[in-house]
Amino acid sequence: MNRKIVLLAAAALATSILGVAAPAFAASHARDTFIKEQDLNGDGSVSKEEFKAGREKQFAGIDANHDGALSHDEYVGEFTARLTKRLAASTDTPEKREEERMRQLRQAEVRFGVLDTDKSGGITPAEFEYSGWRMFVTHDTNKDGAVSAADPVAEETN
Ligand SMILES: [Ca+2]
Ligand SMILES: [Ca+2]
Ligand SMILES: [Ca+2]
Repeated sequence: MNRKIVLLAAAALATSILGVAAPAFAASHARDTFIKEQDLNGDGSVSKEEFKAGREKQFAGIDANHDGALSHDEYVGEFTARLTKRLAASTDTPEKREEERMRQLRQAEVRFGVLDTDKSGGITPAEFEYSGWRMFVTHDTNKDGAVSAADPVAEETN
């Protein structure tokens, strides 16, 4: 990545972070998606143990060459495969789907840069875990150690 792309990526990330704070429905949607994806035993709540187990499995699934780090190609490649599947099931027009594809891939590039905290060109388990816990803590607004529908989304507590 050259410097200009990095700067553009940073600007895009700032925009997306600010965007998250916008409407309340978007925040509760993010929480519900989190629960849907991470609730392994289906009780409607994501415990710390459940989340940790899920993230470890996810890491192992992305680490295609099993060297204990997620390279750029592994990370973006895994995301692209899932994205392609999701878009194939979409009912949007081909133009809209392509637009969404480009947008999502740009975000994946940005995410890789953010996750790779020490800029070594690979995401270590510690880096992956750190970003995961930040996400968990953001959603566990009542701080009871689990993410569930009982966690008020930030906007609703104002
Ligand atoms: Ca659960
Ligand atoms: Ca690897
Ligand atoms: Ca909670």
